[in-house]
Amino acid sequence: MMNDEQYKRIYDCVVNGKAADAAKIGEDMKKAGIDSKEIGKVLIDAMNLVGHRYREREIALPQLILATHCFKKILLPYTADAKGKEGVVVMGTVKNDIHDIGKNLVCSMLQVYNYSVVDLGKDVPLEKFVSEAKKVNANIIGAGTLLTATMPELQEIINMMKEAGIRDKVKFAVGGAPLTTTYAKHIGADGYAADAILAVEMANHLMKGEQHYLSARQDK
Ligand code: B12
Repeated sequence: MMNDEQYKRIYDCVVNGKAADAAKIGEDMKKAGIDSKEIGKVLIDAMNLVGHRYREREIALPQLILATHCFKKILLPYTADAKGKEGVVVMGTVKNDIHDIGKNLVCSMLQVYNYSVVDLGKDVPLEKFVSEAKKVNANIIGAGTLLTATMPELQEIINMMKEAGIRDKVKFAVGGAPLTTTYAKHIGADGYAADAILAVEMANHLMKGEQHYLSARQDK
């Protein structure tokens, strides 16, 4: 179990963007036997505060990005051990959308939890999700968007999966701030998760053969 001091060390590092300390913190936590799931929870708590501060214009974009670097660096010792044996996930942000901070956090978290992640990046042409999934024999395609204007692209990926004959073999999961479980259900997605920890939970359920797993935070 993590103690208060350890919690504060991680939280403070991310919230205040102390990138130089991040790698050491990750190593120390690993040595102390702290579970990656516990680390993940603190990281999400910290990112929630950072996100709030950014929205309120208390901090600027470089600070937001610095926080995500800390997030990833703290997880590095955990990612390094991961063998990707839980499943293969192809992830990306849909075309015309350049937001990738949240998607990157989801990729890191899935890697920590032993998923092999093919990160297609941002502004990804829709056909790339499908062609890459076929190429790497993916179990899950994860597509994100932060713009309401590009939300319909998610449904389009499902259509392309059907055309390519992979809809019944590959699960389709969506995420991003404007999405909800209702929207995910409406377009026929198999998975939805409101944050990076829930994304791992969702992937685990889908890999166990569950048809759908739509996981909102309790406050959503
Ligand atoms: C940072 C930011 C930017 C940065 C992006 C930097 C980057 N590298 O990503 C910059 C400055 C570049 C930017 C640009 C723009 N932005 Co912007 N941006 C934001 C902001 C403030 C934060 C987004 C963010 O990173 N959040 C933090 C992360 C951690 O949260 P998250 O993305 O939601 O991710 C979590 C979950 O959603 C989930 N998740 C995310 N992806 C996925 C995927 C899957 C598969 C799963 C399962 C889960 C999952 O897990 C993540 C981790 O917990 C939001 C405001 C907001 N409230 O969200 C606006 C916001 C998204 N942007 C907005 C807009 C309009 C734009 C611009 C069009 C602005 C402009 N006029 O130029 C451009 C977009 C250009 C384009 N073509 O894409 C609007 C969108 C409005 C709308 N309804 O469509 C928002 C909501 C701001 C606003 N209130 O107006 N933006």
